[in-house]
Amino acid sequence: GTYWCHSHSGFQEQRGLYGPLVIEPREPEPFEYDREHVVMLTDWTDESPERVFAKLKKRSDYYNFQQRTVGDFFRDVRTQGLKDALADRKMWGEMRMNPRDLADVSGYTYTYLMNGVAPAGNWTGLFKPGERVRLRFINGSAMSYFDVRIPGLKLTVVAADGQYVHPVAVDEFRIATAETYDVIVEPSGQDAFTIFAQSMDRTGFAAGTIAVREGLRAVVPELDSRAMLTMADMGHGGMGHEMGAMGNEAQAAAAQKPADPHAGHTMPPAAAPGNPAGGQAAF
Ligand SMILES: [Cu+2]
Repeated sequence: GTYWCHSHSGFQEQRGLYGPLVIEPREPEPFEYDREHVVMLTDWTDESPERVFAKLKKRSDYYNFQQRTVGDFFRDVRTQGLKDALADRKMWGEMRMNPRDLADVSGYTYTYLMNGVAPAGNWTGLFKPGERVRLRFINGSAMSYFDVRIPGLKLTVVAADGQYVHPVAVDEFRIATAETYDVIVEPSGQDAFTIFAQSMDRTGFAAGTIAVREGLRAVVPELDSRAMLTMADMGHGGMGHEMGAMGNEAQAAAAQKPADPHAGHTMPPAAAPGNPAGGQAAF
């Protein structure tokens, strides 16, 4: 299956010490393909990672330039009324959270890479028309989630985190940090298709091309509009405006992070919760 490895020493991973790890199966796989490419998505900064970390320790939203403004407040007053607009600010304020907190580090400092190549470098994987192509997507970023699509192609997901899944055809998938997805595509009808992986906070993208020869490029889409977090995203679905009056217990729950797939990392792979086969190797 498709795995990857990276350093756990200091900030070596953010500095690029990682790599794909493909383990050939002993038994035949439950799907067929004619060729394969690894598509590793990462985030690169020219700043020293120590400096990035130091900034975040002092101000966690340092790299977020998408915060709500006074203009958003007046728009909300117009559409929701003054009382609801104020209650919404109070609710987020009391949680000390931010509905535009989609990523700690953004495209302000990051360049998003595909197989180590910036979008302008146009990493290219080749195919012949009619072939079934297996793309091994790996999110090897330090902290970026990507929404991935190939305009014009259906993506048939056949494995997740190295484990086979019942094939499912999608137009787009979201890949979290450290996850892997194996996808089969059948490109035909045009010479080049863009692999477009936009960061979840829509501050940038990684992009490359699958094409019949080197040097081709298909249209690269615009970034989609950014999402706004809701109470449901914070684990408070259905609570609506009661949030303003929530007690300490609810606030403690709000502060709890959702299960982190990376969290089982320092344990032996077999002991990692919810991941009996071990999602990755660390060295
Ligand atoms: Cu790790």
